[in-house]
Order: sequence, then structure tokens, then C-alpha cells
Amino acid sequence: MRFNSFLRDLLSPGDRRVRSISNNRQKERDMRTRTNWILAGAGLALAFAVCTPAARANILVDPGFEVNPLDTAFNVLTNFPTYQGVWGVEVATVVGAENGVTPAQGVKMLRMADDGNVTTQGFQTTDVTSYGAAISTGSATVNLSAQFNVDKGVPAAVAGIFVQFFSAASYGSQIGIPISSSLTLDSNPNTWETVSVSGTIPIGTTWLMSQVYYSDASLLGIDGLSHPGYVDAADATIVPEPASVGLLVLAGMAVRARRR
Ligand SMILES: [Ca+2]
Ligand SMILES: [Ca+2]
Ligand SMILES: [Ca+2]
Repeated sequence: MRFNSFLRDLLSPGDRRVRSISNNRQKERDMRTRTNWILAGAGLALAFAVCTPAARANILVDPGFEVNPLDTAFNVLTNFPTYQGVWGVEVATVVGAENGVTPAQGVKMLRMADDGNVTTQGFQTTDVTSYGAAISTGSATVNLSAQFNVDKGVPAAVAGIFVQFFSAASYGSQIGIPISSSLTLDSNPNTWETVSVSGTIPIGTTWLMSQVYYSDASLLGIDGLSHPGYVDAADATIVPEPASVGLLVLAGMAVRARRR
């Protein structure tokens, strides 16, 4: 009986009000917990977007030289919008396996030959305005890599890559300092070697140009003749991608909403 009256006391009108306040506090706590879970979820998704390399898009079109016809370096260099996503080359063709070299990826590869100058080059331009949010704060990084190989008659081919930045859709608008990397290749046709470079995209960049090249002189074989150099599996990515920038904005909005 004593316990029953204790229960009745607990349920008296005054106590009910206290319980209702405490219920509201509980609801508030639940809301906060829910907001925290949403924030944690957004943070997790953001971390995922930033940390998962597999999710990054290759901004190059036909990076493995499998499907598209080549065009001229001149066209690509003088008309960015029309030839965007097209490989423009000086002296090069797309070939299948030859001279003991098998494509690194797919069934075709780029075969570059001496252009009679200093380097034999291939170019591709990309409109990067969709990455503008990150580029405008100087927080966008470009990573370019490609694989290179020569036949067994070439003892010390020098292969390289290059990225140039532009503030408009023309070669004359070049800004910042190009980034580049090169490598002296082995003479084993069974091995493909990767050359890669990373760098910050200069603020104001709206177009960039990816380049693969061979030093002409280095293609000289032990037979005294100039040999071809091969390229395959090019890859260019920009970090962060627009999706993760969107998530960053979303996370920022959630934090602001919570503070209000
Ligand atoms: Ca290929
Ligand atoms: Ca050249
Ligand atoms: Ca090799």
C-alpha cells in the first residue's frame, strides 16, 4: 500500500508538469543526438569522398588510346573547345602489340616517333570550370600519370608528362608554372613504367592541358636508328572533385543550422 501511494504521488498534476518538462528535454536531447548522427554521417561521407582514390574520375577522354582517332597537335593547341578530349599528336599512331611491346591496358597503345625537333608530343585539353569552387581557393590538385615502354633495342629512352594551365580557352592565356616529370626507361619491353606528377592548380585556371612526350634523341637504338616510344593508360584526376566540394558545403550548412 505504501508503494501504491508513492506511485500516486509521482503521478500528481505537479509531478506530471515536471515530467512533461523532462520529456521535452529528452526530446531536445534526442534531436541533438539525431543532428549529431546526421553530421557524423555527412562527415563520414565527406571523408569517404576525399579518401577513396577509386572514386576519382579520370578527366582524360580515351586515356588508353582504345577508341578515338588521333588528331593533330596543331588543332588541339589552337582550338581548345572543338578538340577538347581529343589526343593531338605530332608524329604518332595508335597500334596494337608490336616490337615485343603489348599494350599496358586494353588492346591498343600510342606509338610515338621522332618529330625531328626536341620532343615528340601528344596533348589533350580539358575544361575544368566544374572544379572552379576548389580552384578559386587554390585548394585543387591535379594528378597526371601515364605508362611508358620501348622495345629492347632502346637502352635509355626518356619519357615524360607535362600539365599546363590556362585562364581561358586559348594557348595564349597560359598562367602559373607548368608541372612536369620525366623518367629514363629500362630497356625491357615486358615492363611498363609509370611517370606521374601532382601539383596545385593555379587560381583562375579554367582549362588545363595534359601532355605525354618522349625526348627524340633518347629514342636512338643500339642499331643507330630511331625507335618508337609507346604510351598507354594515361590518368588525370583533380582533387577535390565537385561532389566532395558539394558535401563540404552541405556539412558546413548543417553545422551552421545547428548553431542557430
Ligand atoms: Ca590501351
Ligand atoms: Ca615536338
Ligand atoms: Ca620497359
